[in-house]
Amino acid sequence: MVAMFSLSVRTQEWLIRAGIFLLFVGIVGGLFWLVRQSVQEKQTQEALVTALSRATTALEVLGRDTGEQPGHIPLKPCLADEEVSLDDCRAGLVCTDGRFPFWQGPYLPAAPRDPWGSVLRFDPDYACLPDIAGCGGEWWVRAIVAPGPDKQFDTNDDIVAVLCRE
Ligand SMILES: [Ca+2]
Repeated sequence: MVAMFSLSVRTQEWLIRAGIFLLFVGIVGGLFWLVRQSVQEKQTQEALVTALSRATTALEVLGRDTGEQPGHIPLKPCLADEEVSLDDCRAGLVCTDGRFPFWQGPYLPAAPRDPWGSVLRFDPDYACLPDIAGCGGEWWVRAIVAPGPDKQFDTNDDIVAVLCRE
């Protein structure tokens, strides 16, 4: 403070103006960063919803054509012990293993991925828990699963599109 008093009035004014300017730049920068984060988050959500919805529709058409779902499981009962990555030809979406009757695909031009780059998985005995996005409760479901930011399946940042539950 002693040094401040020894500065000329003009220098003090300049320092105050510089301080206000830096504060302004900081606030504008912070706002810009917040807007950018929110736009990115929105884009991620939209990409996720699109990927899950395209995969769901493709599975419906596969089921209508062949009477089967990935891994050659029937449409009913809802639950079965089979997990198939949607880029696998046993899934029947982007290619066929030759065992789907009346297959008329490909039903998707490329393997559906979540916004973090992982291929989605068909899982007809997924343990849905209330904290997992898309579950809305605690039950066993047939679902399309996006592994989410950690790129690992069966962890609590998974996002699921429930196809049916028992
Ligand atoms: Ca995960």
